[in-house]
Amino acid sequence: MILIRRFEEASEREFRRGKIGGYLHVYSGQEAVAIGVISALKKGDVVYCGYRDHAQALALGSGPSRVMAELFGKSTGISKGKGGSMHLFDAANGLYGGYGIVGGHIPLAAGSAYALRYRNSDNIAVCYFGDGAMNIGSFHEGMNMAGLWGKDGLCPVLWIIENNGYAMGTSVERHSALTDLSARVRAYNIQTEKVDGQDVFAMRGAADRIVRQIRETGKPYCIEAMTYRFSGHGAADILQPYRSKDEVEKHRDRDPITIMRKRLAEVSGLTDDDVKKMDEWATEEVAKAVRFAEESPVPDGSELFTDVVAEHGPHPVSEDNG
Ligand SMILES: Cc1ncc(C[n+]2csc(CCOP(=O)(O)OP(=O)(O)O)c2C)c(N)n1
Ligand SMILES: [Mg+2]
Repeated sequence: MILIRRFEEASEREFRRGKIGGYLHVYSGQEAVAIGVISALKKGDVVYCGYRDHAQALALGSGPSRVMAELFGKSTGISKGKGGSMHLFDAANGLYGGYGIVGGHIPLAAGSAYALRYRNSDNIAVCYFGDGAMNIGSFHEGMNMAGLWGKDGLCPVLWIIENNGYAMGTSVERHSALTDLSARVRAYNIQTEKVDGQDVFAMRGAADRIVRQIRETGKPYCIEAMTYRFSGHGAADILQPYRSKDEVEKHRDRDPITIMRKRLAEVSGLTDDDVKKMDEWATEEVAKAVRFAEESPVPDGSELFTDVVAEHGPHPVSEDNG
């Protein structure tokens, strides 16, 4: 979680230095939602997320250097420098994207979960999406198919609503007819629960139990993670007129890293010195990643037409999972 926070601070800095093209959305404040769930997964599970995807890539083990290089648009990046911040992809580590079309990945995750079960694997799909993504048609299509296939134990997918209270500058109260967001998932015959997304132990505890249940039953499940983003929506959201400084400060009292530190100090004697060492390590890893990204070459011109369409070959799920 500390590595993610330092990585995000560096990516905001590098964006302002003009080193990162396109757009940039950071995960600061929401770290426990990525780590709590991804740490409960096993090899072969697949993870989908939206454009706020750096944390998931780091949690899955893509490595800060390859992720930073992707943000810089360099050939050493995890999508060979052709995806950028919003389109991280690393099938070998279970990351199936990184999507810029809000909610467009939800049906893909339902389809992947169906494919995994169809091939008799006990792996599952995990799909992160925001509160705002629940207002697009593909959310309803994906949930309906998951609920329907799930009746026969054929859709092992864990939906994670990252409820950070806002879709760009529009609060949940202003964008959703029903503010109890998980109720909208229950309408599709899918079990849900709300979890404190600032507390990594709460997230991990829920994920351990729920992931086991999904593997056993093949039925979908949804966690609504109650969380908050500390930075603006994206790199251009500087003034943030839709929320007050007081509101942001109030939420900083529940910084997931502080909550984790306090709890670890209580249960396992974590000291300030231990945290300082972790912080130094994370800072150095991120500095190395920035140097690697800066020194890497841009993609060759011949790469313009590669990896654009899959001309033949099986869906990656069949390669990765037998
Ligand atoms: C189909 C589509 N519509 C609109 C947009 C523009 N857009 C980008 S992010 C966003 C808000 C999404 O909010 P949410 O799902 O809550 O995710 P968060 O940014 O809070 O993580 C919108 C409307 C888009 N990228 N794709
Ligand atoms: Mg949101």
